[in-house]
Amino acid sequence: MTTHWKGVAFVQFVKDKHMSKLDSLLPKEILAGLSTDFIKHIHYFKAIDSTNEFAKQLAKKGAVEGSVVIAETQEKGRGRLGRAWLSPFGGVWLSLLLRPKITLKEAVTLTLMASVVTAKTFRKLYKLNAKIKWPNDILINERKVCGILTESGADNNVVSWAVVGIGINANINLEEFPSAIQKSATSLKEELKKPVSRIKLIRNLLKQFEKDYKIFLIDKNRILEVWRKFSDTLGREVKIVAANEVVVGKAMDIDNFGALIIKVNGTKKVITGDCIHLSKIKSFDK
Ligand code: BT5
Repeated sequence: MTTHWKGVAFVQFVKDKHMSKLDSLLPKEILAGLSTDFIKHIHYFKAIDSTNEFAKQLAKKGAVEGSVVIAETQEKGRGRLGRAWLSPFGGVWLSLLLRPKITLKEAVTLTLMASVVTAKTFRKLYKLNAKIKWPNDILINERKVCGILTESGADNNVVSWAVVGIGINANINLEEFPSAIQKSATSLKEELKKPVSRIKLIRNLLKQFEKDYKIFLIDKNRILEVWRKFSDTLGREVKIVAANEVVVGKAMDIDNFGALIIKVNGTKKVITGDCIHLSKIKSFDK
C-alpha cells in the first residue's frame, strides 16, 4: 500500500477543502473490506497527471499484476488518441496493471472485459440499466458515465503488460463540465439523485474485475457473450470514424478480437474508432 503526497501548500488547502465533503479513497479504507486474491496493491494519489501514466511506469519497473493506481483527481487524464479526460474530485479514476498471457491482437478484448465488469457493477450495486457502447464507453440513458482506456506493451507480439484505465463519473455534478460534455455525459450521482459510496464502488469493481478476469483468461468467449447482452451498439445503424476511413452500416456483431462487424455491401470489420449511434431502434434481421 503506497500513499503519495503532492502539491504546494495552497493548492493542497483548496483540494483538502473540497475533499472534506467527500469520502476519501485511502488504501487502508478500500483494503479493509476487499476480498480479492491479487488485485490489492494500491497506489493512492490525491492528485496525479494520469493514473494510466503512473501504472505504465510501474509496469516497466516490473510491478506485480494486480497493482492499482487510484487518484482523487487527474490533472492530465487521458482518453484515446491523446484526448483529454476530465477528472474532477468526486470521480473514480483508476488503472489496473495486468500481465495476461495473450497476444497483442487479443489485448483489445481487455477493454471489452473491463466494460462488462463496470456495467455489471453498476447494474448490481445501483440497479441502473448500464449499457456498453463499442468500443469503450459505458452509457446510462444514452449518456457516457464511464470511459475505458487500455494500453499495453509486448515482447514478440505477446503482451508483457497491460494497463486498463477506468474513469467513472461517480459523485460529479455535471455543471463542473463544459457545456458540450454536459450534453453527452452523466454521473452516478446525477442518475441516482444522491451520491454513492466510492469506497464500496471500488471494492465491488475490483472484486468483479478479478472474477471476470479469471474467466477471461480461461475462456474469453464467456465474457464476450455478456458483452453482446449488454451492448447498446449491436443492432443499430452506426457511423464509425476510424483513423483513415468512415464506415456507415448496421452493427451486426463483434469478432473474437473485439472488432465490430458492420453490414455494408457485404460485411466489414473495424478494429477501433469513434462510434456514433445513428438509429434509435435496434433490429437484428440479417
Ligand atoms: C475514453 O476515451 O473514454 C477513455 C477514458 C479513460 C479515462 C481513465 S481515468 C483513469 C485512467 N487514467 C487516464 O488518464 N485515463 C484513464 P475517449 O473514448 O477518447 O473519450 C474521450 C472523450 O470523452 C473526450 O474527448 C470528451 O469528449 C469526453 N469526455 C472527457 N471527459 C469526460 C468525462 N469525465 N465524462 C464523460 N465524457 C468525457
